[in-house]
Amino acid sequence: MTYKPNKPAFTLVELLVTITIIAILASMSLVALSSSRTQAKIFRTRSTIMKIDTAIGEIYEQYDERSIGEYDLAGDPANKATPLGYVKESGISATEKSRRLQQMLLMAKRDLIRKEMPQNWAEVDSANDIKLENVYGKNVPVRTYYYNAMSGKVDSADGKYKNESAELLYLIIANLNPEALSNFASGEIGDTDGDGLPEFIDGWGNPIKFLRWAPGLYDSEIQPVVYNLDGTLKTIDEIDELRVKNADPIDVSNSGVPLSDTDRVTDDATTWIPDKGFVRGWFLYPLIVSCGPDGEDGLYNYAWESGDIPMSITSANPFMIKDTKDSKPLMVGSPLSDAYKDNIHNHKQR
Ligand SMILES: [Ca+2]
Ligand SMILES: [Ca+2]
Ligand SMILES: [Ca+2]
Repeated sequence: MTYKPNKPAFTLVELLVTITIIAILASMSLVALSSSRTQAKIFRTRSTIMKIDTAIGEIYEQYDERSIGEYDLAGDPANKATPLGYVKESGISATEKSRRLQQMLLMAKRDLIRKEMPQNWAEVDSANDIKLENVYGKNVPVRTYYYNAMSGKVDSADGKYKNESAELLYLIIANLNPEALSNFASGEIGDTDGDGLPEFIDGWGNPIKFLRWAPGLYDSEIQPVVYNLDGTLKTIDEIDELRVKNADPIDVSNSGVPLSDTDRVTDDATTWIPDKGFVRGWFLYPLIVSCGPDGEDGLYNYAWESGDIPMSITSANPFMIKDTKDSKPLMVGSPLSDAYKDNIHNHKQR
């Protein structure tokens, strides 16, 4: 009979090592699973955003062709502080008249876009209707559509103006490109605040937001970026160079000159400065943005959910600076915090 030591199949150490290895493998596969779930959400969100982008792009492109004439300009021919008066001012040269006319037509077209593609309740609120019509003389019936759709719903219990840009994004497509809605699965459209106004939904169940113009966006691959990498605004000459190289198709004559740096920062956005013109631009394209995994957009937009948008002609000026942060000027779309970094949007070619 041979002696067989009573040795367990595994020593305690072996067992512990095995358990540890299994635990590590399990946690690795959990991480892999969770990251693949995140990846799936990102992928799904990109897909939804690109469908929205296609639908909005078809609407936006037609503004190149929309004509606005001199006689559509609003105002008093005798008052040069109004668009019509600015163009009609006596004693100006034909060249200057032409330059001013192109400026005003561009502003009028931008204002038309603002009305047809509103991004917040203030832009469709009836209280602002008279001022809107003063800016551009034509009646725009689509505004009534937005007003009727949103009226009585923006004061819902869980927050005034909640999700207004997301809801208007849906309403814009439903109104101006309704066939496009058939491209969306039911899970891509929802009503997160339960007010009866639908929103497009990202992979984390949050509404997908809309900025008609976002000149301050850092990470755009579609439109020129007006900021340097350190967050400072480019100089007026650099911006002007961008403007010339990247003329907006809407700006048919690539007209006008930008404001000076001083004017740009001090412009309180409620005053039209006839002799100085407007900052105007280079190519701008609507921004469709998901907040990403962190659920926050981290972008500057003083108009979002505040109702605070000035209702003068300068509000058709997309290049407005209203605030500063860390002594840096903020334009719509500028980053406010690092929360912007995981956003998913249509300005990145993917
Ligand atoms: Ca809402
Ligand atoms: Ca809603
Ligand atoms: Ca984010």
